[in-house]
Amino acid sequence: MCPNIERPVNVAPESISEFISQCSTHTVRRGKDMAGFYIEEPDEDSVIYEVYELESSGHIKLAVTIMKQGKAGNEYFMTKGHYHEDERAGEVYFGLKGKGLLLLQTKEGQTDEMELTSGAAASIPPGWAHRSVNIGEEDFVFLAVYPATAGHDYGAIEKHGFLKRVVEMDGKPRVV
Ligand code: M6P
Ligand code: ZN
Repeated sequence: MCPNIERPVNVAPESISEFISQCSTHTVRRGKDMAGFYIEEPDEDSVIYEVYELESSGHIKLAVTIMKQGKAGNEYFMTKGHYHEDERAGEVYFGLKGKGLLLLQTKEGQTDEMELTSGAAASIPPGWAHRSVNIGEEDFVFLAVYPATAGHDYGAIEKHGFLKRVVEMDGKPRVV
């Protein structure tokens, strides 16, 4: 259990293990947890990504996601992706390690994408579904900051997927 009094926490590329050790909820997503997300199913037992969410009684939540480097078929490892249950909740991602691509889309069919590397931030406005893809040569690690009331809505993504996929073509990532 977490102590009642929360401690301030520093999140930097060299202190990720410190963050992780501070009373976090730990979620591991393996290939078998992502059935239907990739065109070619990933190996059942391979870890695709891990999420460490800092427990807090406040309005703001912090989560560190560690994405493994790898592919399922020619698709780079990615998160499930979600809308927020609260349509007014946005989110900010901060790149800590490696290189990722953030895929965004709205229910009206608008899409966007942006690269996220160490030291950079990306804003996810309310109403935009977001999925992260590891397009680098190592683990892709990022910090997410979002309202505690945001909630994860995976339903629409599980049903319809994302409009765009990130695949390797001629040895390079391509959004198709
Ligand atoms: C970020 C945040 C989390 C999210 C995680 C993994 O850390 O957006 O809220 O859980 O990425 O993404 P997903 O839940 O879509 O698998
Ligand atoms: Zn989110």
